[in-house]
Amino acid sequence: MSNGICRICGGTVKETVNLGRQPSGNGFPLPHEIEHERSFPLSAGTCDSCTMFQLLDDVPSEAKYRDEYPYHASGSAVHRAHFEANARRFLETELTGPDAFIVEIGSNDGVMLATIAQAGVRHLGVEPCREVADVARGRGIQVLGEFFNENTAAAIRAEHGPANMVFGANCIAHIVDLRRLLQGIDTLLTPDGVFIFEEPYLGSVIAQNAFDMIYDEHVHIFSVRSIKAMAELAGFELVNAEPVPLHGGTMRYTIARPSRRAVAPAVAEFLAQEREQRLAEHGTIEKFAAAVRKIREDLTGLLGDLRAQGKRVVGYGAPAKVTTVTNYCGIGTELIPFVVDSTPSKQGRLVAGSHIPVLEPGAFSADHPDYAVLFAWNHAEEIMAKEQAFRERGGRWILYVPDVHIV
Ligand code: JHZ
Ligand code: ZN
Repeated sequence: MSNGICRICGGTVKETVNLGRQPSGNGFPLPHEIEHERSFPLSAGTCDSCTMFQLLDDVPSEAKYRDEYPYHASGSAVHRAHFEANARRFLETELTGPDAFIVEIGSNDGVMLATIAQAGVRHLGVEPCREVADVARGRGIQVLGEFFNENTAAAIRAEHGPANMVFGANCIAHIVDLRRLLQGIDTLLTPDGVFIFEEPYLGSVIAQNAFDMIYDEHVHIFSVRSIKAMAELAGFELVNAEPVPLHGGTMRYTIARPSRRAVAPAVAEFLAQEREQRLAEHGTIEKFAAAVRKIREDLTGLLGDLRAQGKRVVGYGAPAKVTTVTNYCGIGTELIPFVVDSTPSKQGRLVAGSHIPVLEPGAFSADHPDYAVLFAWNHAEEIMAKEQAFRERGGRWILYVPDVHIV
């Protein structure tokens, strides 16, 4: 166990969870690419000072957010409905002025901005991954193919003027240098503007033992307390925190310039809840790490038993999470011959490190296995509804959070 230096405040980060060496979560190499696969130590801990939970090491952004980045945010009906509702709310609250302007960091395939573009409101997505950016452009969305930082923020302001709001979903926690990010936000926002972002919530990760939310992209996992500290260090104020039921537990934060917006009571409520949960304490993460070791033992034990009984087991979903679980648990094709995923850009590829092939969902429905490990557990409802026939024919789902169980 080693310590690191906090990326937010320079404090000491104590390593409290170590998941071994791992490849990039969204690597999904083609079969001929595996010889070039790289791995890095995946361990994390909490800053003694600002309490930000973060990785000790990081992989350069350019290696992760490449042209063919495989995650398409529109891949779930639940997600599409959520981001459309977000956009409608922004149109009614922050974007009501005659020349309103919104910037979205990491706009992916345009799942949120599509609704803004349809409403004819000025917008700009900032998305370095070309394939998903092109999907968004095909939907009539304006996209700048760059990483967001203080330089791009200045260029955007020079060309388009200040933004009434900046939004980000499932990408702000990916940014290694959040201080530079907030400088960019400061450059870009109008005096009354807001920065709204929603990211996986540390409280939910810990409560559910969701260790598979830890991978190279998630350089940070936010809590209300760490975001409040980060905002204040950068001269902003945290004015709201709203839970969102995606990715097994997400929190939406609203940050504004000091004293420009009323602070919602939810901020103090979540801070109290986090204190109660002892979320900032190293001991809490150490307990989580122990639960995670037990999950590894139980899951490999169960899969080994099922193999000994001659049962067929496959995986369902190839989220980035599958990389963490299979590599941490040492699960390869001998236990799970393939996983299925509805995202065309992942099909025909392999899970990084464990090299389990990703096939299209037809491979599952055409010949139902006895058991399926639900790697996309956060989409359980949507997937189980779609795959009812599997259950009706006697198939069973294996889940591994918060513990290993069969349903
Ligand atoms: P899903 C994402 O992580 C992306 P991931 C990102 N890395 C991030 O930061 C976090 O969110 C927070 C498939 N699927 O949403 C589609 C089906 O096959 O859990 C996806 O590949 N059939 C930026 O990758 C995967 O499952 C279905 O019916 O962990 C789910 O990935 C549905 C609904 C999904 O995100
Ligand atoms: Zn810190």
